[in-house]
Amino acid sequence: MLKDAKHIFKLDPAKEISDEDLEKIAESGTDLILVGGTDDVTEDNVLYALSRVRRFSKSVALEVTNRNAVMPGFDHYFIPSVFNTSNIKWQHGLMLEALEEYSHLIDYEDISMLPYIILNEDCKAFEKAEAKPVTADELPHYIDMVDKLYKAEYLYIEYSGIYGDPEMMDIVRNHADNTHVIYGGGISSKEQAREMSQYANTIVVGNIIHEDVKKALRTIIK
Ligand code: 1GP
Repeated sequence: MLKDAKHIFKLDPAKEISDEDLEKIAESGTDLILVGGTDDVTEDNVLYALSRVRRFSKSVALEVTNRNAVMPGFDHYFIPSVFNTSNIKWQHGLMLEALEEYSHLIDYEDISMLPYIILNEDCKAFEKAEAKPVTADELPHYIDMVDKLYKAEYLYIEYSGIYGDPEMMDIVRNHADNTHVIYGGGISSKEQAREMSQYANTIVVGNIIHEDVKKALRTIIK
């Protein structure tokens, strides 16, 4: 589902957005709205986000970070799997627990695993996922592992909250031969969107939609 998407707006269900701003986001040229966040994601706020976005024709997917906040009605579901974690729980432990509970309800056509490498050591996701720092020397091996051993469909390079390091992204680009690379973190201008689009197949724009919708809209460079 992400393969055709060049640009995604990530809507955090725990953060506020006015109806007017949401309409601008949903009626923009973005390819997909991805509902997801790290903290305070609940059944109530995910349902509220879904019902608000569903008034528009834009595709909407859920990134599952709380298995108690999963519901039908999204076009697709992404299950994050952190590869630079020191605790297996965040790579596949939670996924396994969710399968034990929900496997009878799951249509695997509608679900994709989303391997993550979290590179911003100061972001909430890094802390929550008990992630380990990744050096420039280690990064090629992480990418080769995801791309050539796991042969994963997707790889999400996460800098949530800060703009990423182009040199690290260059390593990603040079090693991801088949995996579809998604970049997210700190994009708030057309120039940044353009730069990161050179390294990734898809860029994700998050926080700025809750802070300055005009700036957010300028990140759509198609
Ligand atoms: C967060 O990668 C996304 O998961 C987007 O990051 O909020 O910094 O834009 P920002």
